[in-house]
Amino acid sequence: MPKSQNINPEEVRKPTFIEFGKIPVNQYNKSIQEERKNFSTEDFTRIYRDMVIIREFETMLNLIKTTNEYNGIAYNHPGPAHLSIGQEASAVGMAYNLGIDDYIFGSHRSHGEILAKGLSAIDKLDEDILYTIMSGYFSGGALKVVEKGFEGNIRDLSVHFLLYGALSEIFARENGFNKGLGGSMHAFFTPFGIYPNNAIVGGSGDISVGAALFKKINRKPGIVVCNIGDASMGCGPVWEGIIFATMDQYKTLWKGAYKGGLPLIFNFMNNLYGMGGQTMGETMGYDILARVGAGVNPEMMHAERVDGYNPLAVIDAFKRKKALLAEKKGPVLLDTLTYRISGHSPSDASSYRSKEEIEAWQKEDSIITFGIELVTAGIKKEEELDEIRQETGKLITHILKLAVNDDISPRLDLVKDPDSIGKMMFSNGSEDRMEEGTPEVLIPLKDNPRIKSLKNKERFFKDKEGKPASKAKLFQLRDGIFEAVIDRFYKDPTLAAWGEENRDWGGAFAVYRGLTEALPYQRLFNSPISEGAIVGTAIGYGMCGGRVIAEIMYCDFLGRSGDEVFNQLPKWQAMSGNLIRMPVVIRVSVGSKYGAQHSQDWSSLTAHIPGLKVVFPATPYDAKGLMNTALQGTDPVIFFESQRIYDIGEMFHESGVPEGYYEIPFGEPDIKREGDDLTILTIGATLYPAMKVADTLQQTYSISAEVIDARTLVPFNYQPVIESVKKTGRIVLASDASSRGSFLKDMAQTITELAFDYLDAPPVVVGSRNWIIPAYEMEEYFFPQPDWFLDAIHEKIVPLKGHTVKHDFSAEKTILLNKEGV
Ligand SMILES: Cc1ncc(C[n+]2csc(CCOP(=O)(O)OP(=O)(O)O)c2C)c(N)n1
Ligand SMILES: [Mg+2]
Repeated sequence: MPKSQNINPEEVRKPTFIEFGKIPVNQYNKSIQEERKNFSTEDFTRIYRDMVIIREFETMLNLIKTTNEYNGIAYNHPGPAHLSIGQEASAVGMAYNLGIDDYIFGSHRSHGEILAKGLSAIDKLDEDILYTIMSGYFSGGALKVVEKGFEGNIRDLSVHFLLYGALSEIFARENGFNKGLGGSMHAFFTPFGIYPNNAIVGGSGDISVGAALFKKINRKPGIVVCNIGDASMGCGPVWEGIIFATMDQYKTLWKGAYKGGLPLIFNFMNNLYGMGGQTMGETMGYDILARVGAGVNPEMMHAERVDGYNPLAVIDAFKRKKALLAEKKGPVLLDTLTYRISGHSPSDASSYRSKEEIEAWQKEDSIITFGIELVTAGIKKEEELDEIRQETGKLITHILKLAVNDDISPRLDLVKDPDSIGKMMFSNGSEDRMEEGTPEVLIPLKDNPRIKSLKNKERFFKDKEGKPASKAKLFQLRDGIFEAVIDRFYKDPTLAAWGEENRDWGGAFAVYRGLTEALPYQRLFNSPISEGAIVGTAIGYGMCGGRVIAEIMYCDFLGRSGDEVFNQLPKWQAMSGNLIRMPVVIRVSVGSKYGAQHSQDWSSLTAHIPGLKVVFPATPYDAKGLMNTALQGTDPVIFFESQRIYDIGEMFHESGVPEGYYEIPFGEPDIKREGDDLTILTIGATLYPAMKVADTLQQTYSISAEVIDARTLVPFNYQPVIESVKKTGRIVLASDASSRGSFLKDMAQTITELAFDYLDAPPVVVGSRNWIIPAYEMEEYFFPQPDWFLDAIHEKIVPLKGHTVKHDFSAEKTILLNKEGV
């Protein structure tokens, strides 16, 4: 079903010029008098107060870091504190008009944004709602602390709660917003629309796009603001995020209510520096950051530089941009100019900038300047401003006292419960759908052409007469995955899938053929070739409450999404104190035939990272059952599929692959063939060579091999494997991954520990070579072959009578290869 967008050569070959419009730079020029009609005295006061609160909060942190004391309270904080002293006006201006439906994402330097957004939410919410939020958050632990002895109204109490929750998080206390598991650089509080801040520079660049997609696809109110630094413009996730967010298809192909741009503002908090690298004039070539918008789309992303030293200029910009987003004209790029008076961190000696420069910016300090303007305009008296500062000092002192007190604010007790962090790694939920509602589909399931054709397939590899079914008749592994996926699309209205060639092409290796007919664009779409953002957007979508399947076309391209897979996807559930759920399934196809950069099995890399569930089915029955489980769950799953076996039929489950729904629990290895003398444990497609080996062992050497298919790497139940080893005393482990540092080695070591007394020989790993993967014609020298198993068994486990070794698995060779690094 091709897109009806013909690309006409006459049209696109015509000579023309690209016209760039003007990008406004610091165009706000209203006086405070002029703004009096837009802001009440209370509004102006709040703006001033919020900036002062942020300044004092961070001044306190600076003193704690540099002198171990603030207002007579001693404390040592060994962790990070990337302060934004100087940047308060940009944070308060950004947050001023945002409600709790508007989500902000941030960076390592986001204390100011957290407080500004929180204070803005507190100002807008009814007191009873505020109280409900506070008392419901982690059983009201933080509320109880700030409530004790507090006299005043609930709105003021909420300010105490906000400051205490944030500071406790920075000091890694259990009452922190994320149980102390996020800390300074990651703290967030979703009830106020404050989403994760990210210690990876640019990390929010694509996650926030996923959040905006969540809002768009599920028609939720509100916008998303991605607050990132100017130096993050050099980061892949930011560029990929921008490209993902500005795709034409939102305007050209998405239909009805879904048509139009994303509700998203990339807000670069441009303090002109990375750490010491000067972005303007040294590490970037844009001169003015806002220029970048011009190259991205014809709307130039409505880019604009705003004077982030003036809170009113920022408020004005956000108000105008929010209106644009409401008209579905997003996304927007803002270059919010600011300056960090404080060092990158408190230990920063500022060797990269002159004293004169810092002093020049200090002279224009936004709080001082805004205060003078308020007094000059007769809105506030100097004494009143002074009182705000005094009161804020007292407040911060009070909050600090509470947060450093080990009795009032203890840390998670890892002595009492050493597993408490472990228990937060996964949410382990089971949800048919992430939200109630009717899933949007284009045709009834029964009318789907692929569903119809699958009705005629042989769901076991032999037909009723016991003859092998022809390839055309066979229900294949790819069909098993398809059935699980389409079933969930008709159950869960939030489910969306994206990746390269996911739509018209039918998905990589035809797994998705039949989905295009069934689903509107917003539920299934082609992404740019942005593997980082494919995963990053899925993370943002998942953490906001949607279920998503993202696809990586070849496992090798996981490298392009390294940060997202290693640093983001596995971390946010635990770093939220287990409040966030992450129902994100990443389908990863493991290649063959295409050489060194298209055939690698990296399941071991993902299994190494705590917080990911890792699945690698080898049969259609397992593929369908495990995909059903992945899509029923609420945790991130890396779902490996081997291209070697997409065509294969079901050879083990004799009643065939059921047409209906069933789940296969994660972590349960499956005995594919029973035996008594030797165990072979396989991961992925090596099941098939292992079965051949088992035949040979039986026929030629009268050795009865038990073949166990791991099916899942994480979690993994060792019990059935240990039971097998107790019986056989010997085990070979095999997979297509390069053997050095592989998950097989980890399993071999664990099995040695758990079953040492039962083993007659050491567990033996038969993995792939530690080389580049050669061309298909030479693959047999790289991937484990049946005779490798036999050689390894003969050399290391039990001599096979009459066997002649072809491959050297001797101890000498092992030492030599390791010495050579291959
Ligand atoms: C991916 C990554 N690279 C490097 C760092 C180390 N680092 C932390 S902050 C920073 C500078 C970031 O500058 P910018 O994005 O402008 O934000 P700012 O610190 O100015 O707020 C660097 C290099 C990091 N945290 N993450
Ligand atoms: Mg910067």
